Amino acid sequence: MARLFSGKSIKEADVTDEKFVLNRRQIVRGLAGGAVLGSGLAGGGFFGRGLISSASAASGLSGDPSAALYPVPSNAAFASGDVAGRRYPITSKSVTSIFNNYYEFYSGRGTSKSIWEQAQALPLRPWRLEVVGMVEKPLTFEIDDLLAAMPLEERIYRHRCVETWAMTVPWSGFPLAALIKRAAPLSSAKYLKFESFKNPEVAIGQQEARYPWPYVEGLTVQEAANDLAFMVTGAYGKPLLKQMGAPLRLALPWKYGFKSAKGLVRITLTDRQPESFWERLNRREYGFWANVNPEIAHPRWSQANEQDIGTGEKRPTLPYNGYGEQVAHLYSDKLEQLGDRLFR
Ligand SMILES: Nc1nc2c(c(=O)[nH]1)N[C@H]1C(S)=C(S)[C@@H](COP(=O)(O)O)O[C@H]1N2
Ligand SMILES: [Mo]
Repeated sequence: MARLFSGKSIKEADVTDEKFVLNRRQIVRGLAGGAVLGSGLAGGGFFGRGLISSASAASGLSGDPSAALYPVPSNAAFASGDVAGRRYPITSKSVTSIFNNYYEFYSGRGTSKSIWEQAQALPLRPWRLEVVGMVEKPLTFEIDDLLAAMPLEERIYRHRCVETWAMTVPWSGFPLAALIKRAAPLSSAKYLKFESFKNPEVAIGQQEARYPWPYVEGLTVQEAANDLAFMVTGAYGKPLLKQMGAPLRLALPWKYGFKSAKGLVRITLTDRQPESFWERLNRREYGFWANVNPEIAHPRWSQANEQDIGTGEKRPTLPYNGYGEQVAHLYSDKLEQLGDRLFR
């Protein structure tokens, strides 16, 4: 994994290179039921006793000031793990809290998924979110004011990482559009640029200067206005864990997971297509659209199938991760440029 920090091209998918492929398979297989405790995986095993006790530590929340807001009411349209006629079991929190992608906290040693301990160094207060750029009313929120102002609800969403692992999570949060419309975007705004925090003193991965920090992602205004685009503030009926992107992340269930940026501090409305973090590192492998599509292979692996990190179950991947009914229309060629009207 040293290559991740010393090689020529850095990519999410060093993940899938070499040693890591094995690691990830071990993890996924290890997560499949009873194999976890008894299997004695190579090198002491990812699921040795240390890890199991870490898992319970990882799920702890010491005094998050937003704790009293949860649980929040369920949105009936997303109240089950059913997507496109398939039922997906919710992925256990004991899995999602220790298997993460968050490169800000990856030291370059071990697997890139084991960052939960490093992530505990991130201070969550004070935390500010700005909505700026091509808007009539630029906004700045202290996070607790934002949480109080937004209609929080729970939605169970599927998540599909470009690396082919998948999960199903009950997120809490609010529709992205509910926030953006408050800023009254100008009709000249065509895109939203999302920026994550930058704090190399606590985020060990940000000490690696060849990564283009901060993490950046982008959406068109049409995508951002779609009801599925969700700002996440909690999960499993509790405030969001740091390793999962607290205090604020995106959930864009029809797109590969890297679009769902964590630790957000700024949203900029702009007329230029933002260049995302992964695009900048390797545009041949990670594009701006990144809609889940089983027919378009990643340059180094197929996207036809996926594997659940909770159950280890393998299944064919669906176009738009099963959410085509809600979003496929966004990608017809005759897209009307609705601009700011989407948010009014
Ligand atoms: N800021 C930031 N956001 C990020 C990432 C990251 O490295 N940094 N990784 C992305 C990727 S590749 C995935 S799959 C999801 C993982 O979310 P999870 O750890 O909650 O499963 O977060 C996304 N958001
Ligand atoms: Mo991912």
